[in-house]
Amino acid sequence: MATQKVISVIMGGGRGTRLYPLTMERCKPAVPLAGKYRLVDIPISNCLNSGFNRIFLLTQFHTASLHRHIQNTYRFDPFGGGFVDLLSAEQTEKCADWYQGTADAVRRNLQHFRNFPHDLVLILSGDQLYRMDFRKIINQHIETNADVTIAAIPCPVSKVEGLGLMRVEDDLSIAEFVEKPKDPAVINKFTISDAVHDKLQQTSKGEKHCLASMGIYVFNRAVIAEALNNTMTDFGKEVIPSLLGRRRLYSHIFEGYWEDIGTVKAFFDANLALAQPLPPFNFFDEQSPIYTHENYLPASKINKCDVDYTVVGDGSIVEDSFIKHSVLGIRSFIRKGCRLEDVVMMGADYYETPEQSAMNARQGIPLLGLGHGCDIRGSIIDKNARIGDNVKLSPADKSDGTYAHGIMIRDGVLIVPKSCVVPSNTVL
Ligand code: ADQ
Ligand code: ADP
Repeated sequence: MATQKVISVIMGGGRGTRLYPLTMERCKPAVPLAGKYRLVDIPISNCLNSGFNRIFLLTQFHTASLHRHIQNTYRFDPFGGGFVDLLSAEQTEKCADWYQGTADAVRRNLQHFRNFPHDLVLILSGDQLYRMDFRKIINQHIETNADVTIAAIPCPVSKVEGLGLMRVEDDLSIAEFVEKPKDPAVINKFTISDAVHDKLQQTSKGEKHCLASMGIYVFNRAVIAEALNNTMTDFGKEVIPSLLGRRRLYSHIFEGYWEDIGTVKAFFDANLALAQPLPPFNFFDEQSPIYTHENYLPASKINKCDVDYTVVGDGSIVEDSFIKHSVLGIRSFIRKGCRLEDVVMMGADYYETPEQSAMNARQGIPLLGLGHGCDIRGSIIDKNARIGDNVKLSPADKSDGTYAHGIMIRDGVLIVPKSCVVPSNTVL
């Protein structure tokens, strides 16, 4: 491995429609996570902790916030040769439109990668929560003399919807690949054989499992150039199937926690899972920290509260409230008499000065954060929201849709969009 040079390419996201309205003003990788991080911090930290510090991030939608975060966070010493380079879709003589898909995005940037010596290209998604030592997949790729290695997670048959599936031989080479099959007969064909199951260490033999693609690929440099020398737009749909039988494709089995957080529900559940006693994803790991922008905020103040299984971001002030199973982001303000249960509150980007607060109060605009006596359940409150006094919000018994003041319910989760103003006494 010492002689193989790796560059990492993080897919910065399509339109992010399934995460809307969290992606109303920002792209998927910039969506705040776990009180103080952004989604993109996960793949970048995994790369850095694996020793791969040359990283390209391919973006195209609402990139301003992501650019700001990357520029303020990932600064490398000049001797290590590391970088996180943002490559946004650009117009060229050959092409005037947006990236048409993952493969198209990589193809159009191959020219930029050429300037950096590399043998292998590690392709990652920008919207997944997992901790992985990429040295293992790279080592296996080299040992098996593979052309392409795809990270694969054993997944119960009941949860394979929306994932690419592979059928592998006993040596883990990939015999068949199918992108997001729906037909149960097809899925059944892809269940893991007993011989492969015997190689798994943490997967129970109870429910049938399939090997699902994690959307993480290692390509040999020459192979990716050849594989993309056409008009194919997607890896899962087109490129991987086109290589089967022609190239050496292997799976690399990963049995840790891995969550694709592409939908509102998955995002909500993954955040709240962090508030459990033993979260499936451990941010408290000193060996492989998750890096993010350092805000230099004061420690949070919590006065007279009943707080149970809750994560509180820096710079917050919470007063005389009941908070259960929730994640509060940086600069979260919760005033007296509130009750929060299963809430992901992202906090705020800034503090208001007393003058600004007084001016807002004169105009009847609520203060940043939550006012007095609010009762919020099963909700995501995006950044900079202003929620007045005695507001009651819950998605219970309501259908998905858009409600008063721009509040939405999606996948059964209520969302107060970024910078939304919810007047006092609103009940939903
Ligand atoms: P999906 O995640 O559905 O499936 P895709 O839409 O190709 O596939 O997205 C992969 C990653 O690329 C995501 O991070 C996405 O945001 C990003 N992306 C999508 N379009 C992009 C574009 N035009 N420009 C930049 N980035 C873009 C894939 C595989 C499946 C596999 C799942 C695992 O195709 O086989 O099971 O990932 O999540
Ligand atoms: P997000 O991606 O979470 O939507 P951005 O990164 O685009 O947010 O915005 C955060 C940046 O904007 C921060 O640098 C913050 O300081 C600044 N900012 C946003 N709103 C205000 C405001 N009203 N006053 C001062 N700074 C603000």
